[in-house]
Amino acid sequence: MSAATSATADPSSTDAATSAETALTDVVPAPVEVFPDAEAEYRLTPWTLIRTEPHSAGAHKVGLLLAESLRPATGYPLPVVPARSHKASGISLLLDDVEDTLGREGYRLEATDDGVTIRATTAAGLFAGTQTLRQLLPPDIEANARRTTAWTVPGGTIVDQPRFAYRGAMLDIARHFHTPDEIKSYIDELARFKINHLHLHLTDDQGWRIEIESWPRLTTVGGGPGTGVDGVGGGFLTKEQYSDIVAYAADRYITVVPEIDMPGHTNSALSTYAELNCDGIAPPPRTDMAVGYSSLCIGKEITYEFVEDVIREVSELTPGPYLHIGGDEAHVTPPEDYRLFMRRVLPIVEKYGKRPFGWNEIVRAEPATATVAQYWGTSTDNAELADAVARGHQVIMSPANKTYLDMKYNADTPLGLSWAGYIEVRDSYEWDPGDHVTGVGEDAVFGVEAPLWSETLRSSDHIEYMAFPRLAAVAELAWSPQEARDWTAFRERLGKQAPRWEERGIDFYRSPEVPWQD
Ligand code: TNX
Repeated sequence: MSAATSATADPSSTDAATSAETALTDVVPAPVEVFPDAEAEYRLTPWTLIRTEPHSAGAHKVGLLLAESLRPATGYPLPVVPARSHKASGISLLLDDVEDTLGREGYRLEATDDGVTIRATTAAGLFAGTQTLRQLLPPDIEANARRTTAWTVPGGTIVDQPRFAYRGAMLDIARHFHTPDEIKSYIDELARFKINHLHLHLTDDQGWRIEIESWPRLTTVGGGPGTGVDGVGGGFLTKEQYSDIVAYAADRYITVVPEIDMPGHTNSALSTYAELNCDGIAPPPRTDMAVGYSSLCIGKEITYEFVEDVIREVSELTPGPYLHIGGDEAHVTPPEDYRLFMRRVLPIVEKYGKRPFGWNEIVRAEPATATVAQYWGTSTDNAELADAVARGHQVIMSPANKTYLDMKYNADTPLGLSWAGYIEVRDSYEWDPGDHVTGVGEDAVFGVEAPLWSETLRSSDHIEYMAFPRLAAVAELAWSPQEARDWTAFRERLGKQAPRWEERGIDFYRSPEVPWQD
């Protein structure tokens, strides 16, 4: 039985919204297959062990994170010990080649009266399985103090694996700086929905947010006090803080994708270093929300020394395979210059061992096909993107009118912008990334990403309000097979996230489209 069939079986059952019972089908993103067993149920006890695959540091670490997440509410010790046998009892996290049909991130979760066993080929798959397990426990599990709840897991089996290998969220820390702690709490929320890439938009006209030792004033001046939209978003990540975020994300199976936006969106660099300008004169810093007015100087050698220094330092700090070089809205860079610039810069990215990402305009430079184009348009037709796909490019789908988390929900939303339209939860859910843009089929889709631009955002509350619940919708598009997706079933499952978000203090938008559970 697929999640879609089981969850839609009784459309009149909106009273599910008032029941605290968690069913095996209540998971977001919807798993590939769910086989509930109404006879079985596992109940955690004070003696429950978390048993992990012996000799696997990865499995052990996943076990430790799971224990850490279950201890506060249960008050149980939940020791993490090596699994001496593959017999089900307690919570077992096992690596098992038998499951190699499930791919790198797939898993199989089986809940019986004796225990919950998660099997996967890699620790990444085990981690995904543990995120499912957390959602199968009662919402109280999110409490950060002890509760006297019956800690039951519904019986049955879930067999699951992702549709797309790349499932991303982007956070803009340039328009307004967000602190390492704010970024980490966003990472915590992303991991729950099996998002596995965090794209950090590190530089823009209003601020430079990553330390570059060879150009130190980028951060002290370009990222200093008074930078950011309205001059209230100053701050930057030191190399150490950036590396710490990368490691924190990696523990949660999230790869950081750094973006240095160029040749446009560079006023913070241009206003800091006069020599980067064609006329040698630094423009004033900017804190307004305009776009498309800045450009690196394409004809000057120092531009490429600067770009190489930045790419080298950021690449050295980034263990992940990708580096995003922006390329969007370069309205004051003449097309031929744009092409020259990209054709010179893209090989630098590859020289430092990274696969380049760029916003979809990058295909105008006809780069090597390894360059991944991130589509942010609002149209379902884009001839230059379709041509690029025909040449062999892959695409990350981030259509602005579907996935832009900074778009308002409706005219009354206090935060956000509206240039791509209002985006209600259903709008963000009801589209198919593998069949959205003419000429960009499933095979050309590298993944799906939800960007969050921060012109109007100041705090974690603001991030949460714009991201949730829409990020959960986009996560399901990126993970779940198209056949398992259905709005009617999704809104029910989504409604059950409410008490979990409430427990964690997540300031989500209570869309009238969703039957929120108390
Ligand atoms: C367009 S999307 C931009 C950003 C803005 C965003 C606001 C893209 C590649 N460029 O510079 O922040 O709109 O929604």
